[in-house]
Amino acid sequence: MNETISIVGLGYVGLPLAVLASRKNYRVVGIDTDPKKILSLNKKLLLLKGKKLSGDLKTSHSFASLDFRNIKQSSIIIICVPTPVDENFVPNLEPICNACKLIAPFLQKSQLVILESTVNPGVSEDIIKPILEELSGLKCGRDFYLAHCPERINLGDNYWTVENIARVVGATDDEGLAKAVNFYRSIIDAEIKEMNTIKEAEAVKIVENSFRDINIAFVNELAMSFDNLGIDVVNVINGAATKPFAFMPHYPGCGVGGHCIPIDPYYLIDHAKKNGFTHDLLIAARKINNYMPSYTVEKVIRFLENEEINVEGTKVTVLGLSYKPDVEDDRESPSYEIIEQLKKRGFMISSFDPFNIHKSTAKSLQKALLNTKVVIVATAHGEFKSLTPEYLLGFGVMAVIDGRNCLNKLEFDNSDLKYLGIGR
Ligand code: SAJ
Repeated sequence: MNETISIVGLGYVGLPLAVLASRKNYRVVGIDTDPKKILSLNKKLLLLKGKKLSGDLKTSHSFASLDFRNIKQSSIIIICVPTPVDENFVPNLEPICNACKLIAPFLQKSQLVILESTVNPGVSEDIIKPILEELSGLKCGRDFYLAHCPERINLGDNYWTVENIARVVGATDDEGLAKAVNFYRSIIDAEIKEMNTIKEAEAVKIVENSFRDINIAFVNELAMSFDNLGIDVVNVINGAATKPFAFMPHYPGCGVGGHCIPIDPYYLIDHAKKNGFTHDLLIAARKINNYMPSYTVEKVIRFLENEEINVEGTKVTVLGLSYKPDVEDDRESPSYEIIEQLKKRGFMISSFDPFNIHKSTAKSLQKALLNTKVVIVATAHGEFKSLTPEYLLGFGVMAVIDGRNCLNKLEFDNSDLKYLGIGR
């Protein structure tokens, strides 16, 4: 019988990992607390966000279950549950702690527990380890092993997948590290880097995503400055990107959404603050990126003031609810903040997203555009990138706020329709 592993949490991180491990001849016990998810998984076809995944947990003696007792038969238990922040951006470790409380009573000697969920440095040793020890009566390092391998799933990316993305691994001791590294090297065709401590592994994910948030904030600030200077920031960034070294292009937009970038920096901000350090730069970057929905709405207000059109009774259409192009995922999407602010100002709103029809107010692009004066493109879905001035003018649209700078600006500038980009 092949080695058995358990994966706790079968969402956008755990499910692809379960399918991959199953394909690599591990017997996978998928554990989740959602009965509907367990049912659909055990119906053979693995559906992830409407996209069929190859692989079939059932035929390779793998299966999904609600029952945590099933982890007893595994040599490795991998925790892939969400790590959200609350409305005050304070990290919420409840899902992880609950998963550990459900695992611990069935923890066996010589098992390896791996945490893939994003956490700040110190969580594995200071929070996870005590829960597992207290509720199992076992000792970490002596009886069981604990490692951390931060997830790097990139939703919607068909090239970089769980099978070919390099990973980092840290553990509380060398034996646990060796076990974890051997597992990932047995299923992933990419570098598996050994970190010196588990804290280093926890810090890697926070750092890589904070890096991205800061760089996005940099170009968002440039965009607001260059709007005043009449300089096209996108052209300038593309010019800077011709430098073959020491420059990595990021692009301004109406906000930063998703399950990682707008959230992960708060883990470090919160943890560092509790240890006496204030991350001024991370905080400033979050403030700039969180301001971009307001900046986008201000463009609508200023356009209508220039045209001496009242806000009351004016309809604005928001195109795109997902947080990034051509995916359904709308977690932390700036579109919702834009819609909220428009509503507060008294606008009539319609929204349309082909990947989120059930959350759109209009069930078609045409219906969304009826009687609309201003269109905001909040997500660069393929369907929206091909919008032309003629098409929008046909609905009586007067202006388009290109929240993702994804339209053909030249074409719009040569039309009767007002084009306003973010930084161009
Ligand atoms: N965004 C910008 N400007 C940019 C890049 C992104 O405004 O130049 C916005 C997007 O519109 C979106 C948000 O930021 O609203 C996040 O975009 P993202 O491309 O970073 O997408 P994510 O959240 O799926 O980020 C993931 C991350 N992967 C993991 O955490 C494992 C991130 O580390 C990757 O860099 C990113 O994918 C990627 O490269 O696509």
